[in-house]
Amino acid sequence: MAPTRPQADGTDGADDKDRQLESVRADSRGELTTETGVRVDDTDNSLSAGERGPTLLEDFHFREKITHFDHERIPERVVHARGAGAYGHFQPYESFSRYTRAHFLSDPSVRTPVFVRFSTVAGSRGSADTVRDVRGFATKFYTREGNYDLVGNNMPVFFIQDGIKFPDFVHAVKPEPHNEIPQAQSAHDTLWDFVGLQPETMHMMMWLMSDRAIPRSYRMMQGFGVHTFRLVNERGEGTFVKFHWKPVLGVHSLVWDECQKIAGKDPDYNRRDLWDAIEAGQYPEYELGCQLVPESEEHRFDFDLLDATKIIPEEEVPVVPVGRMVLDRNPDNFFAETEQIAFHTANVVPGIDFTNDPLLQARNFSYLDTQLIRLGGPNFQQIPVNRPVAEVSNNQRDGYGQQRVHRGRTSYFPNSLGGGCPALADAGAYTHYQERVDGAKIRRRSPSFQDHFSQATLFYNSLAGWEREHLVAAFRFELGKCEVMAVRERVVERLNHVDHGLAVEVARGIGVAPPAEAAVRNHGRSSPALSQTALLGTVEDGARSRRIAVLAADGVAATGVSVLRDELTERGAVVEVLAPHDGRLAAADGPALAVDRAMTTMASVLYDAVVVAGGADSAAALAADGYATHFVTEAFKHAKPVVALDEGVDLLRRLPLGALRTAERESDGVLADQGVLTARGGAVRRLAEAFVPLLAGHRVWDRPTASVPA
Ligand code: HDD
Repeated sequence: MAPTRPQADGTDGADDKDRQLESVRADSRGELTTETGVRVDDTDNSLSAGERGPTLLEDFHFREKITHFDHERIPERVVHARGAGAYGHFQPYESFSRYTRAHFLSDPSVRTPVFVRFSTVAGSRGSADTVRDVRGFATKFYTREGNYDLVGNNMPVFFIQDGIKFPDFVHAVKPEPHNEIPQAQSAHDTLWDFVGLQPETMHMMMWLMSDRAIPRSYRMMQGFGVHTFRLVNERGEGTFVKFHWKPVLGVHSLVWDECQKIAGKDPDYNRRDLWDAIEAGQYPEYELGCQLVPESEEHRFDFDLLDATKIIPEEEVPVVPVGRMVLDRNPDNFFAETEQIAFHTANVVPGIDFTNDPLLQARNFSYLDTQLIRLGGPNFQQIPVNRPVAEVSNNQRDGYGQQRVHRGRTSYFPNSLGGGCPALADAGAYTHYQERVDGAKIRRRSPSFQDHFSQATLFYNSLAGWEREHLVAAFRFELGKCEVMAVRERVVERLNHVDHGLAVEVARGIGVAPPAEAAVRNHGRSSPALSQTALLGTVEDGARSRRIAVLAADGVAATGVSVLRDELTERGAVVEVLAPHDGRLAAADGPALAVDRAMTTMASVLYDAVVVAGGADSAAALAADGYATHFVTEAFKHAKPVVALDEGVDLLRRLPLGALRTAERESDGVLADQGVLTARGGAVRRLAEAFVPLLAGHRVWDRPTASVPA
């Protein structure tokens, strides 16, 4: 049976794609057989000539088992090798038919099944999730008119303008070829060498050095189609479009020190987060939005719409909400589905078309090409996860792994012997937008693509103070890892074209002489929509799916912990009790408290907030436990909400938390300072009220933490 998600309307929640997949789902049941269906009664011993003799070639079970194993691996994706995916559905709010004839956008009653794969770009399949990198956000819509793939990223621009530079860029960012070091890192000479020499990268490098490159969760990042695409309506009229995904939970990031630690503590951090949220029924949601530009206004901007290193500022062209996507089902098998899914920018449906963006044009070649080697031949669209729910009928035949048993004599067009089938479509066919094109054959970048710095400056100007601090620290970290001084110097010179102050600050941290004067004047323009502060969560209850660690030990005041846990769990938070030992904790005020995890199996970096429980013995035990005190100090350092109950407050006082006030108490028993909440005397419910907005705000970025060790 298909895994079902009972719906309010009494249906089983299975969609067309789910039902289609049901025919290929295979459960481990019954008796062991070979691939040919012959039953096997011993898979532990190979067939041999005598008890101590050689293995016999005629052991077909042995040979099949080993051969299959030997061939289990396929090439990983050349980029975006590391990923995680989920099924879900998309539904438009209202008809978008004014702009596009795409059926899945034109009828608000149509729910289209989707598969989304999130990814990092540079690392191998087994690399850590929390590296500094762009995140892929690729969506396959299984529409009734065929598959539509929106293969985007979590940043709205790209490193290069013309796809012919893609191999150069990827070779530069990937591990260096002589020693294959470093894995999944941009902080090395070859990338920054390329960046310094190829100034069109500058805008994207600003995004990559910002906190967008270290998302807290795939559920908390934006997605962008990046290119300007074209929508085409029934009348054949085109409208330029940029696609945006906005997460309902808001846009939130980790801090860099935290990322590096998570890479060791839980390399599957983002992948696990997505999986767990879906298993817990906390389905990730994103709103699709479009920026629309009439064809007649193609040249109204001071940049070229065909240049993928540029955004259209939202203040100039607002994002129109189009529909909602919910991810509500984890795949059954990682390899079969998440690994074998094959995206392609040229998978379009009637009503969605391309532009002459040279990066997009290159992609339209590259994705089909890469699947041929990665998935072993031309029949990869027949792999279950790739199969459209729309009917497929054509004269393509044979090839490795052909799954269809085509019947009949004809596989050519036109034919009369096969009744003329498959016939040409009467209606609903894809027709390419009729754009007039003429010109000389040239190899030259358009002059309208030449401004590489204005939008990098726009981005920098739009950041909040804390975002700028993180950006400067990131540049210093990355360039500080470069061994060749000339590479560092060239990048500083480029930064001086973005903002003089930025170049000076970065230079000071990396041993490069700061530039004496600005290369260009900062134009002073900003786009507030670019700051993450503009993208806090849209959910009212900000505790949803937030992970909270409660530190406790024997002698814990369990009542306060239980009340706080109930309050937060009710609001959708995940609350876990961590203690020096697993099992149960003796409580000072009643029955024993169950421990969720031994503290040493976890770390503060795996939680959004930390609570120190009350109880004199518990607090004393935690204060004497270096792992526990480090846990709290580190959470504080990473600007997370920190909460202490009763005697737990005494523990905070003993930690090196700067100028934190924990001594006084406000009249209602709850004291808030720098995102630290303390409560004494049972004011736990009131504390929970104050805790939730802190969780929604994600981090307390203005907390002074420079002196805090961790
Ligand atoms: Fe790409 C994979 C996104 C430019 C060539 N790309 C890939 C994936 C994403 C993107 C999300 C992973 C899809 C998945 O989960 O399977 N790529 C982008 C974006 C780009 C971009 C947003 C710029 C706007 N890509 C780009 C260029 C080229 C490629 C210019 C080549 C000319 N990309 C590929 C590829 C990959 C790929 C080599 C590797 C695996 C795959 O396609 O299926 O063909």
